[in-house]
Amino acid sequence: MRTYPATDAPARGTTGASGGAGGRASTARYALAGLLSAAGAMAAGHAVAGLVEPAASPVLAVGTAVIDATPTPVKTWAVDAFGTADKPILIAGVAVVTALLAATAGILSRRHPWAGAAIVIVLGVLATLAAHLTVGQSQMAILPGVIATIVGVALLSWLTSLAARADSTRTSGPSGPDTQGTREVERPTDHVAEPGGASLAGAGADRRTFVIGSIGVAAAAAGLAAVGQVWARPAQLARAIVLPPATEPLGPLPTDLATEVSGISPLRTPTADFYRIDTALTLPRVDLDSWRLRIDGDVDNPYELSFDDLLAMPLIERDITLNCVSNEVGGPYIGSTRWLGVRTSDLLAEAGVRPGADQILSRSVDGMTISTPVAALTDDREALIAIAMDGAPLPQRNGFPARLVTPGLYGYVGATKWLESLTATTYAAERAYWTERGWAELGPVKTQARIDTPAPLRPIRSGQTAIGGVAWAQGRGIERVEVRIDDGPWTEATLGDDVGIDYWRQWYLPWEATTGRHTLVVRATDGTGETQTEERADVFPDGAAGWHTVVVTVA
Ligand SMILES: Nc1nc2c(c(=O)[nH]1)N[C@H]1C(S)=C(S)[C@@H](COP(=O)(O)O)O[C@H]1N2
Ligand SMILES: [Mo]
Repeated sequence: MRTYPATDAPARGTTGASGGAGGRASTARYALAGLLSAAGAMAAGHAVAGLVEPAASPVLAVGTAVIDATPTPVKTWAVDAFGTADKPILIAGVAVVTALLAATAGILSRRHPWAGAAIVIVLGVLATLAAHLTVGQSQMAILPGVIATIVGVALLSWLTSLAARADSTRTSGPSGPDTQGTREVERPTDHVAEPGGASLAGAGADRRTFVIGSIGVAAAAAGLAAVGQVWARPAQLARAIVLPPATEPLGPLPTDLATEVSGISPLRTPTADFYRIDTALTLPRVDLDSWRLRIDGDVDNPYELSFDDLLAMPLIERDITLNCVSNEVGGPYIGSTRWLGVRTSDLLAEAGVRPGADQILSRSVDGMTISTPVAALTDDREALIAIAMDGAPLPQRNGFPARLVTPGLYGYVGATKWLESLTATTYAAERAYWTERGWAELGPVKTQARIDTPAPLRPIRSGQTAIGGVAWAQGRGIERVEVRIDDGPWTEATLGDDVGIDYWRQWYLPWEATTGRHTLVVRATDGTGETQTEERADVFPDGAAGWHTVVVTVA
């Protein structure tokens, strides 16, 4: 009896004789064998990851490694081009590249089984390494990749052996002219009782076996992937959180201008609509009972707090607008809400930050780091470790169970989600994730105004309408918003009620819209009397600048 690599030779020999179609069918079978092996491997890895560490799923781990390694300009471009769809697109990209390599591995396996296996092993090792580097911490992180590699190699060997059998009997069907040639390759499964019926039945059976095997692997992969998704679902909260009332509650928000002028952003952003920006491909799961917040580094008294300890401290409420440094002029990555939490100044005072420290390096449970000036977390702006937004515990996507919120700073330097530790150190000693990638070390928010209505490019009717939106300058407040229509004069807009210097300000200007194209420009002046600059700045490295301009067509 011969082994498969040897049977491959006669099978190839018949390819020329039976024409291109048979060759193509054979190649397709091997490519499919490669593809399905990779799919099965990734699905197995995904399922295991669902159990031990969701972020270590091969595709996700590679995706995260790609994000981490992507040069900042490319990243900025991607966020620009795809917005928050950048993650699905990245994952699709990783999947497509893997699929191409896997198909290649399958095709190579026909003549060089070891080359095919080598590609699968290299892919598996890369996924394992990616999980180790990006998820780190837990030893379990490499398990999904290791399992995926083993499953991948096993499936490739099995499916290509089925493809080889289908091949060797390929031409023995009704259209095969050289049945004799291929039938010299005898394998146990080819034996069929009745002579004469043998070759036909053998050919059909082997091809059928390949098809059935392929469908089986595809189904198993789909099933395992689904199981992985279910397993990876956040564990139910260990217990329902009962939010204590704030020790220092705020009064109700003033009138929401959006109820009077349609199209303006609501004064308080509904939590479901709150933007989301982070590096996490899977949302970190935090078990509330084992979660601890650690305060350490250059402090006299390092300590740890449980969630209950946090709830037992004085809780303050703060109305704060949070925005992303990656938000373009007029962009959507901004939201305003009421946060409930503990003053960072209280927490840090308890630890006793030593005089030399100028930075608090905060770390999230997924290893992400953010650096914030000690001053910003101890001065009277009242930064907080928030445990709730808009009256409910933080959703997982916004940092459950606790996050930093620093008024006046962009999120990348002051809003660590899934917070795990605060470490007092110096800017000279430690650099955080984004700063390492070239973003500015300090990220004070720039004064900006946005036109929410009318929306650009959407035709509007002539007549009485309103131009309106929001303006913000956290830490300084908004003193004035002005609008310019075409080449007209700057006209002061009506401001909504003041919620405080750290909160955005709604504004509107009644407008008698006349038929034709109009250019609307807005600019804000902050509480110090400084008007935002007209000069455009890119989001990198310290936030966009310039006047928001909208062109509308009035019909
Ligand atoms: N752990 C963690 N926290 C993070 C980030 C992150 O990538 N990981 N991104 C920051 C950035 S850049 C912003 S703008 C805010 C966004 O907060 P949101 O998603 O709740 O709107 O979170 C910050 N906190
Ligand atoms: Mo951000």
